[in-house]
Amino acid sequence: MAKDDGVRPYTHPAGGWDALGAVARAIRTQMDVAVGAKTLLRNNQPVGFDCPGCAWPDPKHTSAFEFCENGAKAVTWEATKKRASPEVFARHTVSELLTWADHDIENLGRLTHPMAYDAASDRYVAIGWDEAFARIAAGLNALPSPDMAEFYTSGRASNEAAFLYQLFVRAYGTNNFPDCSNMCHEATSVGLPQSIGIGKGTVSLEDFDHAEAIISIGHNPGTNHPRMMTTLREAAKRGAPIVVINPLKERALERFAAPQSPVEMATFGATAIASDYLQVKVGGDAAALKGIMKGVLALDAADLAAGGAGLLDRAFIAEHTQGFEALVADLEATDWGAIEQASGLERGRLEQVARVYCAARSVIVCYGMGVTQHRAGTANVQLISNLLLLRGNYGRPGAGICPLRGHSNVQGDRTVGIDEKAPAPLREGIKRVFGFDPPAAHGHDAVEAIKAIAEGRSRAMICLGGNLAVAMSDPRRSFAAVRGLDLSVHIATKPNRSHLMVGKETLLLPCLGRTELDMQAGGAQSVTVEDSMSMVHASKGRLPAPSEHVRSEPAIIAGIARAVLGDRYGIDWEGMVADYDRIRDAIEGVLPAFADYNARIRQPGGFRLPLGPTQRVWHTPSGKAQFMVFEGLAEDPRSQDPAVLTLTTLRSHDQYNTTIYGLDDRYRGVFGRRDVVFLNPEDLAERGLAAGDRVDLHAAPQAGEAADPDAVLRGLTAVAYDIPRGSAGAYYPEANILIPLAHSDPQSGTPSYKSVPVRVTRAG
Ligand SMILES: Nc1nc2c(c(=O)[nH]1)N[C@H]1C(S)=C(S)[C@@H](COP(=O)(O)OP(=O)(O)OC[C@H]3O[C@@H](n4cnc5c(=O)[nH]c(N)nc54)[C@H](O)[C@@H]3O)O[C@H]1N2
Ligand SMILES: Nc1nc2c(c(=O)[nH]1)N[C@H]1C(S)=C(S)[C@@H](COP(=O)(O)OP(=O)(O)OC[C@H]3O[C@@H](n4cnc5c(=O)[nH]c(N)nc54)[C@H](O)[C@@H]3O)O[C@H]1N2
Ligand SMILES: [Mo]
Repeated sequence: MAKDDGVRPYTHPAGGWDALGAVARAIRTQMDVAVGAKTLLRNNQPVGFDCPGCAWPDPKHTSAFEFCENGAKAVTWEATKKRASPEVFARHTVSELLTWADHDIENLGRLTHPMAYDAASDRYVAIGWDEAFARIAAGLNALPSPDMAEFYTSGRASNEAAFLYQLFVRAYGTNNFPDCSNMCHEATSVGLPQSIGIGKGTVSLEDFDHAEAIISIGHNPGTNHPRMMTTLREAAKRGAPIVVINPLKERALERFAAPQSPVEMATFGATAIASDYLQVKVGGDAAALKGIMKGVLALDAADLAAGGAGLLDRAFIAEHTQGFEALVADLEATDWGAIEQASGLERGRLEQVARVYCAARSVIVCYGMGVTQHRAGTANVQLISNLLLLRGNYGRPGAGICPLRGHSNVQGDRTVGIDEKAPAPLREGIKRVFGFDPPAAHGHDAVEAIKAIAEGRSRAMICLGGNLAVAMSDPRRSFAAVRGLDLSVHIATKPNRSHLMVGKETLLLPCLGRTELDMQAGGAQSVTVEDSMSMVHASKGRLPAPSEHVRSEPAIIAGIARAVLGDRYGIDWEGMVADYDRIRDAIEGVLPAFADYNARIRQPGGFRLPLGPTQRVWHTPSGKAQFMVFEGLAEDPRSQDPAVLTLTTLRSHDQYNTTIYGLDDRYRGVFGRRDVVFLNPEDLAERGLAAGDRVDLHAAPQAGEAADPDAVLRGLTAVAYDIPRGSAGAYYPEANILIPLAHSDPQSGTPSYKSVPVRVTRAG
């Protein structure tokens, strides 16, 4: 091809010099270089701030600075010197800003003043904090029922902010807590409690040193959890097999050059990561997992026949589990032909994984959005747990389940009460400490919240961070819905597209980020967060606030609570905000797992919350771990019509969810653009298309649905890619237009962002 269309294979390992170069660029474009370098060194230090990049833990949160390209991007993007001040908003109407690209909207910089939308001038204008709180109180208190308001949380909020927020919302009177977790690891939060009695991962970082095999399914750590690469590299170096199940060959899972390793950097060397790379069809994981388990049962039977003791942990299964016979019956009833067809993987490859699994005394299975964001998301998670239970891979060193969580405190937010299901112990705790009965009825999750807003059943929405309308499936429906609200409030660091979907009264409230000094009446405050491995630790920023008008999230929530509730229930909002130790005392009072909270977060590395499965204690109704049967294989959107492809939606290397840092996806060989679709060369040829052609993607209706001719993503460039036949990939959030709101996992409500039926045509 003569013209450079920005698509060219990337031949280097992940990490390495290109990663260092990207950090230097991130600092240069956003910060003063000296401040940038100093700030990055305080990242994930005992006395520093927790990286807002991801929820992967640090080695005891005490080690030397761990290099992470995408952590650096997250930090520099927050600590930018750019300002979205009232003068900037005076220059641009909201209608004009709506025509901008997502990158350009956020790149206006940090919000500096509380602002309100002024319909007459179609602009955001600065207002005072008291005025903002009064307008929120007027809006919320005018609703006929508290259940007509939605309170969204994105997972960057600290434990302290999230706890105050849920306390305010429950005192106000609803459990409408849509949160980013509903679009992310809800399948884990719903599936694992049924399987093992808790909706969290069971492994610690130390367990990775003891694992004899690691299975990695549907996650892309080189981009989304880069610090995990240090752990995987160490495991690979000591010879632990790493089996990857992923439709795309993600470079970091093939080979990785550690920027910390002088030898790899100096020699342009790299470490091979995956010992086995299975390119499963998009949506084929349930079939693959059943195949692996069938393989395990066959190896066990052969061992018994040869006079061995068998390869299953029979003592564990007898003492600790229920449902084994039902699982075996289901696996026996599932035939290999169907498994090969649905997974796109040959029986021999899956049997090989079973051999690796059985040869290892202890195994960790890691997984991410490639597993959860499907209609069978909850079933997928439970199938992973079944596999682990077969050989007692819980509650011993080096074994367990490892969901890669999303936002840096999404797990902590849920722990301290952001939960639309309002668990009884939480409600009892609130009653004990604050003396009121919080509502018990289930509230709305994220999809239900958008539906309620669209149908006029909800009239107000407060968002503690995030970009809900853009992150949600079906933007046509969600954009129109939120534009009809009587009251929208966004507590945010930077402007984004959701803020431009203005309703009758729309307020933008600027908050501090993790990197900044949080000064309150009682002095400089720390907040706390819980990582993917249930470690709770403190985080303290040092940079000056972006403007004197910016407040901390706890202070903003307390301000809203005071204005809305007055003295209701005698809650001391101001006292708690003056000294966050008091918020933590309240958390400890409500949730006994946080005993000695303030003392324990002052220890280096913090503390770990109790996890039943690590002690082989199962908080399930039966008191045992449960083998969960999922009958059949995940429904294949292509079964109706073989011309349909299953599209998965992906994060590029240069984005944080809806935040687009830049237009490169280096490891996948895409530069300066995002308007591409990854297709198998034979699928292209079959449609008379070639690499470089411009194509449209059309949503394909599933059985019983009406076609929606306007659900089209137009003008993408086709990239011939190493992806299984019948599968395709495109970037999130652009591709959300192809996903109807109704397409979600019936058990967890998670939108099926990663199995989207589409048709590809030459661009019209
Ligand atoms: N830099 C950066 N870090 C982040 C984020 C970010 O956007 N940028 N987002 C944060 C958040 S909120 C989250 S939830 C996590 C997300 O982290 P990941 O879970 O890694 O999320 P995705 O990028 O969506 O990628 C999912 C992976 O699943 C694979 N996949 C797609 N479909 C399937 C399938 O059907 N089966 C299997 N087995 N695999 C599949 C894709 O090829 C890809 O490698 O990262 C967090 N960290
Ligand atoms: N098609 C498709 N859709 C998806 C996904 C997918 O894989 N495919 N992934 C889903 C997943 S896993 C998730 S988690 C959601 C993400 O959904 P959200 O969490 O709602 O979205 P983010 O893009 O992370 O939110 C970014 C915004 O958060 C604000 N922000 C940043 N830092 C802070 C802070 O410290 N405090 C406050 N108050 N605000 C802050 C900024 O204004 C920024 O613009 O998207 C989901 N949507
Ligand atoms: Mo997420």
